Amino acid sequence: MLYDDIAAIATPPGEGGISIVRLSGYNVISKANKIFKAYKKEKELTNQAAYTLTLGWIIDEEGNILDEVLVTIMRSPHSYTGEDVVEINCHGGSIPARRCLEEVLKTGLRLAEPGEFTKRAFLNGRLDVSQAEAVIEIIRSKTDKGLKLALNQLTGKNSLIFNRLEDDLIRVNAMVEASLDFPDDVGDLDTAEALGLINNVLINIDKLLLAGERANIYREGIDIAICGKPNVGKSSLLNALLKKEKAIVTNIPGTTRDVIEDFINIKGIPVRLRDTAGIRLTDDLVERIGVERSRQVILDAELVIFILDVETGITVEDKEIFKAIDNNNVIVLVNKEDVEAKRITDGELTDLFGDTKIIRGSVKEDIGLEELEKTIEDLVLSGDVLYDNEEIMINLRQKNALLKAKKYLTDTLVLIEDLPLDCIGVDVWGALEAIGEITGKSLKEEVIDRIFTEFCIGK
Ligand SMILES: Nc1nc2c(ncn2[C@@H]2O[C@H](COP(=O)(O)OP(=O)(O)OP(=O)(O)O)[C@@H](O)[C@H]2O)c(=O)[nH]1
Ligand SMILES: [Mg+2]
Repeated sequence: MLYDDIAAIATPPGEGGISIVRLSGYNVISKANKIFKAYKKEKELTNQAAYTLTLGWIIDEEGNILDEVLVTIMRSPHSYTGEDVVEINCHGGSIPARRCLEEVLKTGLRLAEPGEFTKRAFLNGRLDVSQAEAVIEIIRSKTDKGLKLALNQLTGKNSLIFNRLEDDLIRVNAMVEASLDFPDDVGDLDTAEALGLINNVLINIDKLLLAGERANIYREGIDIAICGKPNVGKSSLLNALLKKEKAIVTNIPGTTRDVIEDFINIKGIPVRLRDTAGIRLTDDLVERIGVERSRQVILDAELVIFILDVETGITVEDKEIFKAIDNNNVIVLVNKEDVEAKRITDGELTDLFGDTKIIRGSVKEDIGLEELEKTIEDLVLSGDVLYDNEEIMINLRQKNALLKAKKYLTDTLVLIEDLPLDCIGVDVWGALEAIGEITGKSLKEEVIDRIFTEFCIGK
């Protein structure tokens, strides 16, 4: 299929080493050639081989030089989009690239929409939809782990898994249709075999949803709040985990008044870490507002680190604060274990906190922090991110499609013995369509458009 010629600046705005104007379509090489003057006169872009760089100038209609550039040529179908692609490497900065783009557009190209290059790659069969979605995951990944998962998706591992589910459903569908269309030759539906296949797909859907949910944490990250009474070492912990002196630490109780937050990477999980004001009753207006904010942050957090001070022992304040933490993901950190006077016994901890994970340590001496990070990882992932030994990421669109397929199949499973064949056929077909939304076989145009609008311009 032929599409019109498009162009956009592919690099972010602002100053940098280079800016790239990207062109894609079937006439882009000759169009680029009109505004390009090579250093070596005999070098016309139209004659250049694929994957070559040509040095020269971008010129306007009067022949004025706009920028000195290097031009890359890629020829269809061996390019990102599958079409002819030209990339003009301008000097970094917004003006050279913008002037260059203006000249490019004058030769009859259209400004590309967000994600349109990747959309072309999809429409031209260079990427399937799951791989196209992986491109945006790669761009947005916040940690190495997130990147690795997105790359798995780009290399087509996810597609293989979804294709296998689709194959099983196609088999069931063929069995149902054969029994419907040729009852004399084929006979009744072999419900045992059909049930076996449907069950297998359902088990795999559940496994995928679970693994996907965990892997999702690497994309979305989590919110962690550090809380406790004044002076237990909350800000010290924030600084230790961030490896910088972000929050003020003093031995005066009530040092932190505001919520202090920063982003870190804990075992590959992007974390928004928030240090809060020590919770206590106080007449100080500013501190009181701080305490109110702390309470809100603790409520909003997905995981709470509750700090105790081994030197003061467990006080009434501690018990009150713990009661107010309405969260299943709590880690109790007994801090200042480096001091001589230890006033918290194991018995006390078990009585008060039961099954809650408890770590004894010292922020000051870096004792227990590695255990804390490991515990955070275990708690938020609560198990494996593997699906059949593969790490797999499932985005919201894929998750919804899986849930839709699951609904159809569970309906069939319950009623397969009683339902007329054509009803089973409708359900299996519904499930197949839902999985097809993931593999791209039954994608509607508006869904395709929605996927690519999430991209940036020039990608
Ligand atoms: N001995 C010892 N002292 C510590 C440890 N961690 C923190 N401290 C000290 O405890 C005091 C309070 O530390 P902060 O980190 O300011 O405590 P906080 O919980 O943020 O206090 P507020 O902001 O007032 O609520 C400081 O003097 C720290 O140096 C530790 O592991 N061992
Ligand atoms: Mg503090």
